[in-house]
Amino acid sequence: MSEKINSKIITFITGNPHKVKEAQGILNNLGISLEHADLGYPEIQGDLEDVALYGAQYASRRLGKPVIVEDAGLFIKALKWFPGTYSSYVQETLGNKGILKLMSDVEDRYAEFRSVVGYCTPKTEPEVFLGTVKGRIRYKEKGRYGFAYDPLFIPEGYDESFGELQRVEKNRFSHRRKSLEKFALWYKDQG
Ligand code: ITT
Repeated sequence: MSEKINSKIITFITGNPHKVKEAQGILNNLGISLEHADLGYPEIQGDLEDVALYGAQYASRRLGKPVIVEDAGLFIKALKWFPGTYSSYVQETLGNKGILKLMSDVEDRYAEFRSVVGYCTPKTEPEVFLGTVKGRIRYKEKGRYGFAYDPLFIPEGYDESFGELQRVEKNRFSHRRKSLEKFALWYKDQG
């Protein structure tokens, strides 16, 4: 019995506490418990999938446990999909104000958040799951919820930014929700 319960516990490797809270909210509702470890893993050059595949395999082998990692980013069409895989670095350097400056004369505000979850166990090959949410970039930041680019991003069909939505609401349809839900559906079938 306890083995069965343990088998549903997965370690989420990330240094970002916002991601942990969001992921716990999403996966707990889908019957999967998450532990958190800020183990770190080498972020190789490549797209989100490459980073997640490598990171999940590296961390599961190192920890000797099943893990998930997540690589995410904001992709802005008019900026040739910048900051994309550089989202973390750009958030720390240019920040939201810098992005708004780059977008000051830009009419096409289309952007999407993408999230790729990588899952791996010590003895298996890694799997990846992509989630995307479409939207647009505001002309000014708004909202105090969420983190990083959330006050800039208005999801399609909404008037409010992710920064104005409480976690439970963002979790209903965010990029992270979609990638984690895909993962959870696949995981349920693994027996
Ligand atoms: P770990 O790699 O340790 O998981 P991180 O924050 O560096 O944490 P990423 O490498 O995936 O995560 O970087 C993605 C960046 O994209 C993140 O730091 C934010 O700046 C941004 N980002 C990703 N998801 C976001 C979200 O839901 N809301 C706002 N910004 C987000």
